Amino acid sequence: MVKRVLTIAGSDSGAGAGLQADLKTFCVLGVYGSTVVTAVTAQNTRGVQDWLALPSELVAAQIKSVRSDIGAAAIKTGMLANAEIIAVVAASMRSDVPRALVVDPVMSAKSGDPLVDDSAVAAYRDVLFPLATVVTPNLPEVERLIGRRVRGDAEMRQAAQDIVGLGCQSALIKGGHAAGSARDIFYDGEDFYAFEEERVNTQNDHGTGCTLASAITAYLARGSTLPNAVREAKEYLTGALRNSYAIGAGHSPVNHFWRGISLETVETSNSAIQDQPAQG
Ligand code: PXL
Repeated sequence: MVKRVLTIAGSDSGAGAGLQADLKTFCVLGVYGSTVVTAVTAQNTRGVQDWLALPSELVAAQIKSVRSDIGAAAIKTGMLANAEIIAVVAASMRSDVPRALVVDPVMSAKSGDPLVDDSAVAAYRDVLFPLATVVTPNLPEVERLIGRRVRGDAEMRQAAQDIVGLGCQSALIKGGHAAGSARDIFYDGEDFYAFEEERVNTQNDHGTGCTLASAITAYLARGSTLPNAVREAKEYLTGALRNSYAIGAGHSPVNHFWRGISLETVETSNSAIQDQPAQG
């Protein structure tokens, strides 16, 4: 039976990050992905030239359309742009609790261009994190969320505990912005896990955060435990970085299709799709 997942995220016209990266990841990992658009960015591999958030009412209407018919076993959020959009997402999660909610607290693009307004940071902390299964900040994001510098293992562990202290079930602190190997710290409220991969030296790294969080979402929907979903997602992302290729002059996307589509998990018959009732 095909698992359904949903991403609530911004559009990247260059299709390296945002909901386009999420949907590619969902396809490859064998789940059916729906897309609720929160914002439209004018963007390429060099940076973000412009963006506009959609009205929160339209975001709410899209979520209702998807969840009242197709349903979603696991939901991922990416660029949420402002506090009003975060509030309507949280309201939907409270009224119909998903099996898993992966919150990637996107604040800026790889190019450094901001993708949220100032109202989003407090709204993430106060309204959305308490509903999340896992929150996946990178180092600049976690520093903004907890208000202090985070470097090295001990500080990453403390930061993970502080994020879980805000009410989410678990936190993945991504160390990719630090020098050295790509070492992430995952904390599930009880145990710490360190996930480390050799750094892939490439400029084709646009959309890494979106890809990792959507892979975690896909693996959770398919039944992986939390730490396993994180491990499997990181392996998928590392392969996508290793097999990437340039499509523009700046930060090109990772190669989502490096390992092909997992056909054994993709079911195409209508009966299989109809087997799973919609939620809400
Ligand atoms: O990688 C974070 C991200 C999320 N969402 C959108 C983006 C980006 C980065 O560029 O463009 C729409």
